[in-house]
Amino acid sequence: MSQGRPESAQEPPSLTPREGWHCLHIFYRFDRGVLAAMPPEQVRQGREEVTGMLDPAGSEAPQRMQTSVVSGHKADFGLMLMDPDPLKIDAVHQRLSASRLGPALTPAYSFVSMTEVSEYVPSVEQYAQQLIDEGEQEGSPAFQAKVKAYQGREPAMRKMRLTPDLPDWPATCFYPMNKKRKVGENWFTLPFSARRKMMSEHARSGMSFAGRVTQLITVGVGLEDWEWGVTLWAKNPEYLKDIVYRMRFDEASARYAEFGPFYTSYIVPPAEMLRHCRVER
Ligand code: 76R
Repeated sequence: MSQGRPESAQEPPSLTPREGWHCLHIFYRFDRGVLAAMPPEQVRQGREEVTGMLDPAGSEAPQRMQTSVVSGHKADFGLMLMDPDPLKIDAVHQRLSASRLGPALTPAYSFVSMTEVSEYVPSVEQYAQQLIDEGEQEGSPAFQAKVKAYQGREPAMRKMRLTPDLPDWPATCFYPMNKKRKVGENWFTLPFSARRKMMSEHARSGMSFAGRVTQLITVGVGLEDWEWGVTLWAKNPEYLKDIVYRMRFDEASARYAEFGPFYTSYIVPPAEMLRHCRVER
């Protein structure tokens, strides 16, 4: 989470965040009874309609739209949608429901969230201060080189958190999570320094999976039943189990994290999803 910025009284009302995007993870099941009773022509046309609606290059598509096939019985397929306009995102759901395949679609789960840059990702000034705290000589060539390098990386890092390009990796996993608010174990009563220490341990174990797993944390606080949505993409599904197991030992997870249901899925083009789900006659 981040603390956000102070409001200006002049700010006009808007649905568009000042920075970052809205995000929706939504999962559906096909109702086999309804599908079996549909005239074949409706299924054929519905398939085409839905393929078009889920085309990320379509004229009404939100900025990001990813389709995946869900493993297990929690759902048949999932969508991850991102855009500055929350209604553009919701319109995808409404169009699907109103499509020829709509009567056979049952929503199974959804998670509403927004992107942000976490308060544990330091600004250039905070990074410089951290170097000094770690014993680096302020103004030394090494100090200046590190600050300059961070300054160079920072815009891309912000973009990756706020308006990310979704990785082109085949396996993905979504789950909601909270940080504990129990007497004696309350994340939100810890001082920032203690939380930052645990989050940097967390980030280090995350970074050891660089090139195999990436995360996108989206925030559900104030919007959803859970505080964060964790989306992981992996080059191979085995890295999903490896990273989540590894992180169970980080204090931030071991002691403070609570998890909701996991949705594991495999990214495919929309037409492939329909074929995989045997939406054909
Ligand atoms: O944004 C950054 O990449 C900087 C470092 C970082 C932050 C601030 C980071 C790195 N994470 C951050 C924040 Mn993460 N992350 C999770 C989970 O299953 C579990 O035990 C926890 C679920 C995983 C698997 C994971 C992976 N992270 C967060 C936050 C927000 C806390 C807040 O704002 O208060 C949560 C809830 C969370 C949970 N983390 C990384 C990873 C990985 C792989 C990295 C390395 C960076 C990357 O490749 O994206």
